[in-house]
Amino acid sequence: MKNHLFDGLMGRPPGAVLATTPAHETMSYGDALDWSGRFANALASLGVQPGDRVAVQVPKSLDAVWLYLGCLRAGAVFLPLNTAYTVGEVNYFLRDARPRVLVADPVGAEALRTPCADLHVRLATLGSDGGPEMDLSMAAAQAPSQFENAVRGAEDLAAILYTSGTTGRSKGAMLTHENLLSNARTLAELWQFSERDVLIHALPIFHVHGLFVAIHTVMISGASMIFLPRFSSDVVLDEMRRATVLMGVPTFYTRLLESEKLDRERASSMRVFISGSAPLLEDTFRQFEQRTGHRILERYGMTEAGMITSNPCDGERRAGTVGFPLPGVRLRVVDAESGAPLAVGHIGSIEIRGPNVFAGYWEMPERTAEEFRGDGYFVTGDLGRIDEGGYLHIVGRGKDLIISGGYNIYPKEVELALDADPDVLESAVIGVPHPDLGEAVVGVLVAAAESELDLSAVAERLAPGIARFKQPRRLLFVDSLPRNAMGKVQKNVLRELYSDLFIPSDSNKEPIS
Ligand code: MCA
Ligand code: AMP
Repeated sequence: MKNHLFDGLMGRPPGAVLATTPAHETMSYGDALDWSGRFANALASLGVQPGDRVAVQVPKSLDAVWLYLGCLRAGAVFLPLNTAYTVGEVNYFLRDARPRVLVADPVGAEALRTPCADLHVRLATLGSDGGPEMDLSMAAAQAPSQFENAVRGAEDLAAILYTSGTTGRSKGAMLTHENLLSNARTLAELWQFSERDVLIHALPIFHVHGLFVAIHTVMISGASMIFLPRFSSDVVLDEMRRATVLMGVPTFYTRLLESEKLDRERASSMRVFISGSAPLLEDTFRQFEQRTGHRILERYGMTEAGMITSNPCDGERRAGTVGFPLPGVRLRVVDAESGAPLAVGHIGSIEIRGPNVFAGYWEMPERTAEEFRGDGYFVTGDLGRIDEGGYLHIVGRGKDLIISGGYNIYPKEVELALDADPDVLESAVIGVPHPDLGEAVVGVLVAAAESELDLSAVAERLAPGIARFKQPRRLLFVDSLPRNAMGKVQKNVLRELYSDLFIPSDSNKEPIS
């Protein structure tokens, strides 16, 4: 009896180390088997059945990893949520996905009681601070480790990850067991992972990057990871001498470069530094090579498809490119309107097909259909070109999206929240270059009345509704928004106008904030 993904990931010697923590906790593959069985039993005791969604909004911990593996074993569909989401945002996901259970941080559980009760979602916590909810960690500790895994095939859902939409409404990307397993196998081989590898895990585990790319690649190759609660450049540098791989967003690399400790000696045990989720500046690539001797391996992915392209492990890693399509992935660059394939060097819409491409958006068949071509290719919404060497360059986005420190923000969602403010007539939300985050969110506002806007009051009213990372770093007040002949707001004009808000064009000046 098979559980497609779990069986594919496990099967390493039980004694081998899977994870260590800075607190000198060591967990083996046997421990992962044991604890995931306990969590699967604890979930079953809450009535979780195969196919049920289990929503999880908890701080990063190894217990959260065992809970994820327990979900797989129980046949449930894992639905991770960013810890920064507000109660209002979580409420939307609960309404949309109708999970059987929401596993929350005990600290925030009280605020989630009413939405859970209203929607008949069972609320549990990971750990306890004395609240009335079931503490799943405690329940797992008391449950047997033996668990008969639910039978799950290649096409069954393993996870739903929400990605915001250009309409402002988040869509749940349905990922199957085979989507995740095929991507894990391909990456482990391509990036030459082995049981000798030690990955520094400093990413959050509610996104594809930290959850699947990092953890699955480690597990499928029998490697181990140094499991950090969050990214801190000091801690990563302290751990670097006993590691071989780092996976990170570009902000990790710019922050590491700020430290004098980063040098060749510090990076001497490292086999590869991998970057993705947002564009890595060529300047960062070059500086990193000068300081460490390592050429960062940049790859490209998205929630709907896991990893899509990668620079090679052996062979030339080209700065400013995301490399070649992964084995098994077909990628084309086409004219966005006609769908006609474009010649080498021409910029067009990036479209893909392969075992990694998701099964559609949860309960949104029309939206799903809109994003696939008739021949089964998925339209990524990214714009790119392929050079003579076959390397893909991402040159922009067809979708209105901001990527800040590796987190995606859809301007529409923030604009809707700003427009709801009584003092705001209309707004345009844009991303502008930022030295630390790559792009920072900026809100350009027109006042409802003729008087000046109190921008800090607007920011204060916005805060409870949307996650902190989506909130504009800067609000600006203008008389009117630039529009084209069709009446559409010209965001390119605004982006140009405010491009030096955080990185002054006069490079002698210090960056602001
Ligand atoms: C934190 N803040 C942010 C961000 N992160 N604001 C904007 N963008 C962010 N990314 C807020 C905090 O709430 C805080 O607000 C303030 O910024 C400063 O926080 P700081 O301590 O500096 O931040 P941090 O905790 O060090 O986090 C920065 C980070 C983190 C390490 C870059 O954002 C991160 O781990 N990013 C990785 C995201 C990721 O995994 N993406 C993968 C998506 P205040 O001071 O007001 O309280 S998966 C994906 O994209 C596809 C599949 C792919 O290809 O991988
Ligand atoms: P998400 O929706 O969080 O999965 O983010 C996926 C998006 O991140 C992609 O559609 C790209 O726009 C962007 N992205 C991921 N990796 C890279 C990269 N290496 N370079 C440029 N953009 C990237």
